[in-house]
Amino acid sequence: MIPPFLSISRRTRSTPFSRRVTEAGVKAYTVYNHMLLPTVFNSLEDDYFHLRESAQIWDVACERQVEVRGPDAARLLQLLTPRDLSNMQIGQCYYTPMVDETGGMINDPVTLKLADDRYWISIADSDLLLWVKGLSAGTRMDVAVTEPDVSPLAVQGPKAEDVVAAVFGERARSIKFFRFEPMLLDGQEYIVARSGYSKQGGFEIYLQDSAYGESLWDTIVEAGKPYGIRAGGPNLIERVEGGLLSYGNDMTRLNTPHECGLGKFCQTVDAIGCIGRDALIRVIMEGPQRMIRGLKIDAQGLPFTVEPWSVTVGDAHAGQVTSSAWSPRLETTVAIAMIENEYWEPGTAVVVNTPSGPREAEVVTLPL
Ligand code: THG
Repeated sequence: MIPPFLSISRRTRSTPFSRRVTEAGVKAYTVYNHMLLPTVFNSLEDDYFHLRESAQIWDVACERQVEVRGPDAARLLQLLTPRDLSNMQIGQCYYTPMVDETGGMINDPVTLKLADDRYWISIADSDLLLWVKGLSAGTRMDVAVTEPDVSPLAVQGPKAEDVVAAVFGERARSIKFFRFEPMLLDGQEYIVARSGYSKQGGFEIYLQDSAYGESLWDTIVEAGKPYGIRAGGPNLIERVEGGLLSYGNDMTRLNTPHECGLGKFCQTVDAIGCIGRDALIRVIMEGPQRMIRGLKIDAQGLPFTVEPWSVTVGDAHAGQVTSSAWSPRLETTVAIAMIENEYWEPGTAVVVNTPSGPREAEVVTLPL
């Protein structure tokens, strides 16, 4: 069966790097925040092994920015997240679960503090700009909420530091995890952060003028040649093994941050002003009913389906699989699943009802 194609139109916005991505031989895209996100270049498995041993350049411009600027910026940010932002420093990135009035996840962005009155929210796949604009207008905050011309480009993998140091200078090596620094290249300022959607280490470079996208790409590729750099993208196998969650796949508005294992990024009691705070305090008192876990599924070559696969123990519902991939390194199918509390202990034997039939699986902790 020939899989269906994705019809791309202008609504599916391209990026300042799209031409280079095409030239690099992209084989598959997904749509993320209404934009093109390259997912495969050689093959999922080949890209996976390359990412683990070399360096890749990723067009992640679809991680769109919501800029909040003005005297009430910090107050508006704290309205958005149960993470306590009161000690956040300029130059820090925070992974910030964002919730609605019921405590349901509406996004899990990375927030950057550029100045006391200026933040970027680097969003996952939901229309957060509209929520932030609505809240700021409804609460009459003294801020401007905009989408700036900013596009993240990631360099990921064990050789990423060498590549970024070759482009921006040795000073880049001293940037700590989830910190950023403004750096100059050919007279242009870039925000260079040690972060990214892989567990292999690396940087995210925030381009601040689309006109310079292709020259930035070319400079990185040229500097990366001695390190074997290639184009890549967020890799399904690597992110499932690493336990990196994907909004819209592994969690939706029906999940609390605690169910998503993001409780460690919430200080709900201290996050005074946070929308959904009362609901989340109730969740903390009662404890979550279900939680994100890893699974090792005894199966190979499972086809993708639109519906999540149910997880059962005997006749009982035990959860659902939300992301999965064959791991050529671990030689098992690895998965991210939402597992009910009676079954979430690591080591628990469960059954995953795959499109190829029921398969035995084991609950494990993430990352694998
Ligand atoms: N980088 C940037 N923006 C993004 C993403 C990114 N926006 C969309 C999406 N990714 C948001 N989701 C995540 C999920 C996980 C992480 C970052 C963004 C992540 N997590 C670290 C981990 O799990 O190891 C923990 C971070 C921490 O300890 O603070 O990196 O990737 N710009």
